[in-house]
Amino acid sequence: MYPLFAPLIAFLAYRVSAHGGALNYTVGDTWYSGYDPYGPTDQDDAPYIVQRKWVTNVPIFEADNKSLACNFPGTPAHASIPINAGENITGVYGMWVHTVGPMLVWMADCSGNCRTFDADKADWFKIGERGLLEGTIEEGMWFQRAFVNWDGGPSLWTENVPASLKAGNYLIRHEIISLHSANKPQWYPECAHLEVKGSGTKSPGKEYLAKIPGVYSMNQPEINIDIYAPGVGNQTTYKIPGPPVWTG
Ligand SMILES: [Cu+2]
Repeated sequence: MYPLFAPLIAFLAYRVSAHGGALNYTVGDTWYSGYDPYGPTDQDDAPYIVQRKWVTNVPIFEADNKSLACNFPGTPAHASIPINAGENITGVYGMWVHTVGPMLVWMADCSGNCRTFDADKADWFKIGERGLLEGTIEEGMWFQRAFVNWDGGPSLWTENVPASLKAGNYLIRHEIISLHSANKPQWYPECAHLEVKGSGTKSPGKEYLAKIPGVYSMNQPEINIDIYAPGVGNQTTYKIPGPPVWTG
């Protein structure tokens, strides 16, 4: 084996795992580094990483899993992404391969420093959600399907931080729920730290807030779903679970 091939093989092994997650973020032209679950361990102390630690891109399969909020182990990041309320943030994924199921971006107020904030205490609110755009549940055009780049390029997902949101430190949580396995939903969550600036004064009301875990259960037909079942897969609407999106 020529040493030259080693990086290529590592790259292929990474891709064929058929799972993924948010690896990096951009705001405008600025790039912020996530935690690479297959990267070096010195990332743990890296002052520039904005994302909470996760160690595998294998999904979470349980709606009540303790790590559903910020993946496992979810250790706080050292850095945060500065962003003005009203700006867009883009989650940059490696090659994504799943095509069915909703995608949601949540935020939660750290009420101070996110480095010492326990995600168990978070009151999450949605700032964006993407579901079935057209066609049927089984074969239609989901945002998740449109998100896939079969040429292997990164997949980009942009949402807006509401302009009226009060300044402060927040978690941002990107979540893809993949529903291609019958009655076996897969969750892919990652969290990053945000420092929201601006003159906003608003916070979402109670009706927009949810606990994670808590918001999902296997009693929900949108979660415990067999997309191949007659009468299910041919439906043309899909109700994304959880509270409504807060737009400020
Ligand atoms: Cu996968």
